[in-house]
Amino acid sequence: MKKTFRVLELHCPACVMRVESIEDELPGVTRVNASYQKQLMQVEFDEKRVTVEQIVLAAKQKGYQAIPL
Ligand SMILES: [Cu+2]
Repeated sequence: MKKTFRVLELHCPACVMRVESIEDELPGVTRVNASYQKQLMQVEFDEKRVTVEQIVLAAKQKGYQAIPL
């Protein structure tokens, strides 16, 4: 499934790279597309393998608060 999150602390391309690295680190996440201009992160994931809560937690561990929209 595909879910959009608001990420208020996304400031620059380095922040975008940091949250997009969730794609490589969290099994079940197939794609992360973030925009610091829009302060949004779009995540494609297999809901049988990973939950929205786990994605929020992964973002938190990187220092970002992700709010599911
Ligand atoms: Cu930044």
